[in-house]
Amino acid sequence: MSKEVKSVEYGLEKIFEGAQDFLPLMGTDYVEFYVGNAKQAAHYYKTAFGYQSLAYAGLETGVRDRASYVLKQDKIRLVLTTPLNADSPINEHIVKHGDGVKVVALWVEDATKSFEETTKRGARPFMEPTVEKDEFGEVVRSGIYTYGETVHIFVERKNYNGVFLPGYKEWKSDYNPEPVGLKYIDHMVGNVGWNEMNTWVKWYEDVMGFVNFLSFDDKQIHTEYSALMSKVMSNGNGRIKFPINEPAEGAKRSQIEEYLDFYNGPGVQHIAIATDDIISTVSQLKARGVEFLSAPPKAYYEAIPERLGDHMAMMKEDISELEKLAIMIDADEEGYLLQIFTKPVEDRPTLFYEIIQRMGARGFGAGNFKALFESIEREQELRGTL
Ligand code: TYF
Ligand code: FE
Repeated sequence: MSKEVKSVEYGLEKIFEGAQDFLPLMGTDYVEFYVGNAKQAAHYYKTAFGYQSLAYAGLETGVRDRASYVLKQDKIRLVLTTPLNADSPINEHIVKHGDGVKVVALWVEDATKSFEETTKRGARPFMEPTVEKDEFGEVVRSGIYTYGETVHIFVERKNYNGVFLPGYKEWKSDYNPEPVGLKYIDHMVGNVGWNEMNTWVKWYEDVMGFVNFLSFDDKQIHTEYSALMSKVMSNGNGRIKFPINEPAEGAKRSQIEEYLDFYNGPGVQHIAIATDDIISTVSQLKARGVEFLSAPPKAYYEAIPERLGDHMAMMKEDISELEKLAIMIDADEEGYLLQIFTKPVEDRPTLFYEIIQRMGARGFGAGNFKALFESIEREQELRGTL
């Protein structure tokens, strides 16, 4: 059932009544991946997704145990980190999970207070507040564990003028493929274990002061074969949105269960990135070799005018163009949204991306769930994991 938390004001200030103020978040600071080969992963994200080289840390900058490449596109920063030694704990993460998201870093005013407020509410510490300095200024970071081995790092950058963080050098590259119009992270989704969704919903409420503003149960999210449940958590200003999924019992194996098996536990399932021209962004991504889920059937596109009702009048995009690119469309009371999902970007069926264009809608495309999950099941079928 969809439960709406009353939104108080539709600005950047507090929009969700009930959200707590002890952890003000200004936005996503960066997302760090632990990967088997950071140099090659960085090349992939530049070539395929249009990220730009920003910063680097590794042997050449005096870091002995790891190499990290920082990429940027508009407001998004990705860090790709690989271990350089056999005894690095990062290896264990990669053996267990494959390439995946380790850190969802959040931009805060005060990293020390963020650490104190969250750990006193029960968060497990990952990193004590730590001051890092170089000639460009000072940054304070701290961190806590969330689901699985995933962590949130709080980043306080008061007057920091360096390219990324102390310890990183500017990375100037002669290879600079064009950006594709990726703007910012709209939401990041976590998959958690059987019957664990509500535990993590409560954790985000109690520890982070978030509110649950949308819920989808297995009656809504199911196909002939499989099911899942999902609750969307948001901070007070709505800038940080973390849906949490858990598998549900169905005739065949839930996609969430497949993820949990291959990731060996809970972790980040998908990162949704906003664009303001999805047709252009997706055309470019496809031309660069990014693989997307197959299109919903013809009947899906034929039903769009009926499904969208009044929103059809404000729709700027041509349905046949959306169909050609396999982009999906959904509407809610406030507007419509366009979305499409990549196939997993690793060999394990784990992390994938969503490209989303919001035209007023604040939902997550519930009207597309059935078509989407049927596309995912076609992939599961090929993998022998359905
Ligand atoms: O973030 C969401 O809720 C949508 C839909 O396994 C979705 O992008 C939900 C669950 C899932 C894949 C996509
Ligand atoms: Fe999503």
